[in-house]
Amino acid sequence: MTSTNELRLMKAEQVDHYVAHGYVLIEGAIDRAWLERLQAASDEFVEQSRALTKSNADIDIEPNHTSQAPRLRRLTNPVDNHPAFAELALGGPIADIALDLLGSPARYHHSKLNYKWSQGGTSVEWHQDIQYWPHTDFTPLTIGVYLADVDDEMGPMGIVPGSQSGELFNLYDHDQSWTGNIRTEDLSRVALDTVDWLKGPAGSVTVHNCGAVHGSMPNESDRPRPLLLQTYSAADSYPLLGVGTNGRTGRSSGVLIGDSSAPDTLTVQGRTMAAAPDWSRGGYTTIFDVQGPRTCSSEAGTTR
Ligand SMILES: O=C(O)CCC(=O)C(=O)O
Repeated sequence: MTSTNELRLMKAEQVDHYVAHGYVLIEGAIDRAWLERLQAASDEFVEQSRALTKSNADIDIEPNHTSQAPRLRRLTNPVDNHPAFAELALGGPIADIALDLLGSPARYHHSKLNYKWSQGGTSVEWHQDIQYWPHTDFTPLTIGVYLADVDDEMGPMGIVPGSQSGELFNLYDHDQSWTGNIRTEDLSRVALDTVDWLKGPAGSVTVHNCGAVHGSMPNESDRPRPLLLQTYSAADSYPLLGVGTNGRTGRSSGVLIGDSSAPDTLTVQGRTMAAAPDWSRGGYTTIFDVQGPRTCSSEAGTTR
């Protein structure tokens, strides 16, 4: 974490709140000019959605969506699909919040825009995020921006304070099917009477740790509740590929934000190494090519 006298956007007490409780609400973090850019970008996708009769890779629509009355559930990977979202998350004020909380550099993981449309936009049941995309540590956190004013009627994000360092719940049903939410009988061990419902004017920002229990009610109002979400981890935290949604998190997933001159290291079970670069998108041939025309010798340091 950044030393508090070098904070880019957050106040020291907001950082302290996140550390102690696993979440924080930052009102007014996104200014009017940014908000208008983000709203305009979102409107472009709503317009595009009018041509859809079913969800595609980028836009998830509700079953009762029509061209006259669009009802969007989610934009998938907005950072990969629009420069305004990319700039906000990889170099703008949301990147600054990530760097304040995770230190510089930090690692971007994925993004999405959950609309929770008016009059029935669906609830999100109580869950933790880390089971969806496990990492090598518990630094991952998600930063949300409300693109509209959000009140109680609209299904704001609710967080259970302190749950980030508590039990990791099983998000499978008894028949081992993945439901993605905490089993009903386990909810008795969650302090739901303490939930903090994060609301505020457009431009308010929510932050929650990957272990924090959270969810949201349906939107019963006549206004959609667009919440733009970006996930990051510490630079030396890595997604465990082959588990959950890791590996399908988009082109920009894995990029470092902030101080790119810092060495890339990986820590597993407390042991740190300078791991090889990410060749998952190509670039690697064989150990013979990368090591070049040298011969290993038993004499220390001798190569030819
Ligand atoms: O949109 C919301 O209210 C919550 C979203 C969420 O928890 C998630 O997508 O993991």
